Amino acid sequence: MGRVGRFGGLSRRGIGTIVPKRWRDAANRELKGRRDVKELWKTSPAGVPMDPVYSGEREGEELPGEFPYTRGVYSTMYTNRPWTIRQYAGFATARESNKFYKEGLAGGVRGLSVAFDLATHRGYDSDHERVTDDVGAAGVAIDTVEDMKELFDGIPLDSVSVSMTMNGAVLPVLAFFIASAKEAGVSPSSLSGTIQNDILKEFMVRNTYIYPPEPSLRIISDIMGYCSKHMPKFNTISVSGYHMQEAGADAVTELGFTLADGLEYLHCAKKAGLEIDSIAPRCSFFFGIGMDFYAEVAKLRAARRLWARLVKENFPEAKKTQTFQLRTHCQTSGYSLTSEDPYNNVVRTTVEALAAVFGGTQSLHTNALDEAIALPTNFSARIARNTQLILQQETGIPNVADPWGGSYMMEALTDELESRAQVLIREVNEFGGMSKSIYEGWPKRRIEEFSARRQARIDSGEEVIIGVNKHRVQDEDGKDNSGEDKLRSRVPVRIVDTRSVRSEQVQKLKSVRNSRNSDQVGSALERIRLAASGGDNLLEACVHAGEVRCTLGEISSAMEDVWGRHRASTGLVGGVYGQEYSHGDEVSKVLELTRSFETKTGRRPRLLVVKLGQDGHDRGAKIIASGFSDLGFDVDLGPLFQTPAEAARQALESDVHVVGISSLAAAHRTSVPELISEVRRGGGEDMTFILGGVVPEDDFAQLQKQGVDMIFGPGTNVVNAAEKVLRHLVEVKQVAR
Ligand code: MLC
Ligand code: 5AD
Repeated sequence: MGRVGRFGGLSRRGIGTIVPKRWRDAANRELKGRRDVKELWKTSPAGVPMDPVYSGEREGEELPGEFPYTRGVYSTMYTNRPWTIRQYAGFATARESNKFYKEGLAGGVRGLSVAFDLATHRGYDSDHERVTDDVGAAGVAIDTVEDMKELFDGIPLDSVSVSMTMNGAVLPVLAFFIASAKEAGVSPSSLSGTIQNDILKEFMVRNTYIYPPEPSLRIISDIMGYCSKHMPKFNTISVSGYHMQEAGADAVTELGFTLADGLEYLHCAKKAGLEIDSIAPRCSFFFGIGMDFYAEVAKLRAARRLWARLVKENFPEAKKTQTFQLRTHCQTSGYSLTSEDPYNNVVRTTVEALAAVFGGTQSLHTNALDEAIALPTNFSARIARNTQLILQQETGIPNVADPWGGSYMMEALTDELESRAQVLIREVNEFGGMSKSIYEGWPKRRIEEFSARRQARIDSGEEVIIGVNKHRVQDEDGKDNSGEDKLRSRVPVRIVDTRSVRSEQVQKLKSVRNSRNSDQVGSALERIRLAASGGDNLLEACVHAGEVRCTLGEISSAMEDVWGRHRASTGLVGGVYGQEYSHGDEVSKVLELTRSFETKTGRRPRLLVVKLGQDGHDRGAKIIASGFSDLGFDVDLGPLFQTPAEAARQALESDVHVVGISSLAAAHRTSVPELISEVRRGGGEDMTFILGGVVPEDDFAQLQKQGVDMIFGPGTNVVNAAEKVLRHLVEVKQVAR
């Protein structure tokens, strides 16, 4: 072993350890002659000399950049290139999002990440009747190539990498991206970025699927096939555990199911005739990073090691180094953030960002402090971005690759997470793979059970959340100041006027439809239908359709004509919340109230929980439904994607006492009043309406005027909420008098 010190090859004892020659050689290869390896030896901000890597000086020990990549996929890691600061964003129109991206890039963001609105996710044009309240609400509205051109106007797509979070309508969106780049003079081969394209977790937790599972998987192989030929720099998938964590999964579940999903995609692609070494190097990952600091660092280390080993085991023909390397994006946890005392969220996000970076992520999104209230404002987005800039430029943290390597605790935790995830993956395999498991539904149930249990632990105070179940904000005379309507310390909120976005999109659609050649459109759509039923590459057909100005909705319907639209069944996990909630006396009190309600009225209090529009985030809805049901309510859970009128009809037919609306996609301002007036019109004058989710305080008064009886923020204590609802029914609505 040779030694390199900070003074050009001199050995150095006493400070850190000896850097093996093997690492120096690998680092040199990675630097490709662009820098001298000596530049990787840095000093800490206080002037303490640091080596770029530390090791135990043991024969055969693993170093960063070495199989199975526990210590990172690159030898030099951030000492050569820091992680990509990639902030997920998009709202309203392409024009406004473009402006936001340009400001971000000028402010230090290094890669783009597009958030689309839910109409786009689910394959509907902005003028479709099912998406009246969703257009531009939770992301940017994209209907045609013209919108995509506007989205990236003036942004050099041959040098800025672009991630697009799209799964359901992945074909038209990626096709529009390719076509618009071509029209701006950038060839597909120079495009770098990532498309999420991870449909399995949509069926499990995120719910923006369009087609049934089988054709959905075919789409993925077609995209991999097309990109391996024409877009070698583009990551064709971002296999995501993040959404599982957001839905309530613990670290082992997130890790196990995500890698199992990844394997499933590779097996599918292989079955479709693709070679593992041509597709796996462009398969990327995406993890959520929560507050369990050490475990989150270990999770990323374990993920890399386990993936490398699984790929080797499952695909003995694989040869390319990159085939075994798990590269990942991370996002700090939205679940861990609170609407109460929201500036605490800056601290939470910083700690989570640290864990992601210590874990060796390639790219990172840090959440904005107003996450639990609304979409980020320019201010909150700046603080979120600066959190990463400070970590990169003020702390010296990027000076060392895998700084936790060799820590007894960290290595033990890494082993532990790896072996537990392995057990789960074995279980998936015994079941016949991830697709089969998902169709049967057990992974989703497992996550929902975790989620219900965790909520019960939080509600009973076992898991501490500062400002929520401990150290709540008090007003001057010491009274708890965190009641529903005072819940949120005032932070400024971004409001999107979705009605005006929609009318602008409708105009743009009209003008595109008027100026195109309808014969070309007809035959392009027919080509898609043929490709959907036959063997031609779907992405190729969709790029052509985009070029002749077919809309996203038309392209999606062409495939729907052949495959149909997927409808999921809604089920509830019963008993879990009630069992886990440790303050039995509080539960008994509510159960007593529900029983007395039943004695007086002849039936249990009946609740319908609904999700409106294209908002598929259903963790909160499910927690409320299963929690209330454990507390003695008679609960119905409506199907996803109802229009307000459909939900109203269901409420009237089931003759419920209470309708609980869960809204996480910023469409409540218009959809909730619509639902209430439909119910009133249908004769449900006495019905009680409760609204839960991400609702800015500024909207409270108006919503209450429009008939909402109670509003609950994210992470509301379910037992308390149930008691309040019951008291409202009895005392205000006088139902059980
Ligand atoms: C990096 N490089 C190095 C290096 N580090 N070269 C030498 N030495 C080093 N130390 C090179 C890489 O090889 C690569 O080149 C280039 O630099 C870029 O590095 P990278 O590591 O690939 O980073 P990046 O381009 O940022 O890609 C990261 C990724 C990718 C692979 C994880 O998939 C990605 O960006 N994902 C982002 C996904 C995302 O933002 N999702 C948002 C989801 S939000 P080359 O030539 O090899 O490419 C969501 C919310 C919701 O989903 O709506 O529900
Ligand atoms: N812009 C910025 N961030 C967003 N998020 C969701 N939509 C947007 C958007 N349009 C963030 C929130 C959310 C996660 C999925 O991404 O953090 O929890």
